[in-house]
Amino acid sequence: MNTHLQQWIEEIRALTQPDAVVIVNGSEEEFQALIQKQMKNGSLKPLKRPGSFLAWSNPEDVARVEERTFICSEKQDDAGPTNNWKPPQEMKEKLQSLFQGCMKGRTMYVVPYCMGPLSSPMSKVAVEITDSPYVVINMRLMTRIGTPALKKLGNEPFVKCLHSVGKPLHPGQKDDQWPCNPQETAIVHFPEKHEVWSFGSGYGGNALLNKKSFALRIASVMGRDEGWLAEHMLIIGVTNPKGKKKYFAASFPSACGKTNLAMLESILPGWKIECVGDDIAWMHWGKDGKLYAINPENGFFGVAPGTSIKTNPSAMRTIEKNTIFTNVALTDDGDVWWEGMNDTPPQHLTNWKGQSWTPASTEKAAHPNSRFTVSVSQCPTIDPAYDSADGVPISGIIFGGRRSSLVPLVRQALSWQHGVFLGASMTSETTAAAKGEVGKLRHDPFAMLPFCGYHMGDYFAHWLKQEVPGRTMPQIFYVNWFLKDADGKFLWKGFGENMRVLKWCFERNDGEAEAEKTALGFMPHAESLGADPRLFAIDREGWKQEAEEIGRYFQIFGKKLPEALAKEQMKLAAVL
Ligand code: O2Y
Ligand code: MN
Repeated sequence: MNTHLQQWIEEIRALTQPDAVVIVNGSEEEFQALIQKQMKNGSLKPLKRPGSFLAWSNPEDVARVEERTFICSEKQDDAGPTNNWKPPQEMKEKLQSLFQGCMKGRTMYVVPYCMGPLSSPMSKVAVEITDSPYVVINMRLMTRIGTPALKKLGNEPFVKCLHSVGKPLHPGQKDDQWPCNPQETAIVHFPEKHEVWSFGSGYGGNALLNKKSFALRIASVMGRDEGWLAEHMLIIGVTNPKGKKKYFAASFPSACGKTNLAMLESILPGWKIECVGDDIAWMHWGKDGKLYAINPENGFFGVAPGTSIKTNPSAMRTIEKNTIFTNVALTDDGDVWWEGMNDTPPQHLTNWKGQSWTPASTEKAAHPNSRFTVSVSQCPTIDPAYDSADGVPISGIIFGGRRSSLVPLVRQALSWQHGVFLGASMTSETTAAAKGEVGKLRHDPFAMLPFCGYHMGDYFAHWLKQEVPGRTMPQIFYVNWFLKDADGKFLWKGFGENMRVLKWCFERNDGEAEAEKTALGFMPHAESLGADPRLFAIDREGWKQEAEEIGRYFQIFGKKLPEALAKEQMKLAAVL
């Protein structure tokens, strides 16, 4: 075994004092044994869907906790104004004391995993040590785990991810159905050391450290240092009726419909969408000057509520079997249910808190951030190149946010620099994906606010720096599916209809679609998309205020705000 890994396992075993250590090989037998173990103690309930199980979390551990997520770079200035920073030494001391003996009575699992196709030079290997068997089975669906990852690693150093639910068991003590320690939760990143320490939560992004912690926070730092991009983006292939194919990457804040767009089924005859990934893209420049993307993940951890045969038929087919559901409701005949799955809820359910539920209940049956975990291999619209070592060439990048007013349905940036400004000035109404108030407008540059592992001003500069002679820069677009009229009704139907917008982006990229140059960028004529003209109205007074607000926000980056972005902000303010 990798000598760095051997040493690290010994170090963590001595610190956390587990009853047993298991090196996870990723086999089917091992996976089944872990499922059996969790069924026996009540953590997993079998479902009538083949190979599928339900977990209910502790009600205090239901989403990412941004206020307890830290970037402990050596210098505070490297974490920047958008991250919580603590001195690494001070934090390490606190963590040493939290992790001391924290795995007593539990098994410590060592999970080697590869982010990205095993054969790709863009992929990276990491190891997560965890005392949560729920984490292990989720990681088996979401990443390429076990022996193949160890083989790829050889004797190289790797990203170290340490996780504990933070609930040691005394001899004879009965375990909780969802052990966690919300009072002490901390998700801590040491970017220079390529290390993550997570304590106290067993949920999603707090515990599956492959996802947000490694593939975005640590990888964004690696990308800065090595000249590539680790982004909060889905990747799709779009094929037109003539059989021409282009790939797009798209960035939206958490729970704004990335999975739905990634799995979109076209409503336009002859057009086809295929999914490479629904959440994260790692993008490198090829020798031919094109930008190539891989999906570092191997599964989906999608939001359940709102997913239905109407909104996302591909997802519904993906999760018909071999799926782990977390915090959804249980039907009386052993299936799952969530708000928005169909128009008529069952007459009786057991809600995500394990309580009896009827349509008259005042609480939701499924938690708004309830999830499904499933392998990409079950997605009927998976792109044939999703596992390609070379990745896929990106023709366009789409930014977007959830804005009920002001921001038009779609526009194209006037240049790379303008596009970077659009990404930097993204704002969106908050969702249930993170703990905190829902529906509050917040700045979320590049949808990376919770995920950028370094100073956001340096991150903007990194994006601007990508434009060099000899490269084919992807075109940049900005969309907003969420505009509402004065009565609060959505002006755009969204979902399958979004194909019309993608078609416009595709044809702009081919130099075919018409557009008008406006103060906000190139915009289509509403009628060419079959859209309500209000979706393209420019409210100059509203935009003046928006430009001022962007200017105020940019000030938090101080000297690190690139001059080019300050100029773009002034240009916007001046044309309104
Ligand atoms: O930790 C969670 O509750 C889920 S966070 C998440 C999961 C899948 C995809 N994206 C996100 C996100 O917060 O962006
Ligand atoms: Mn996400």
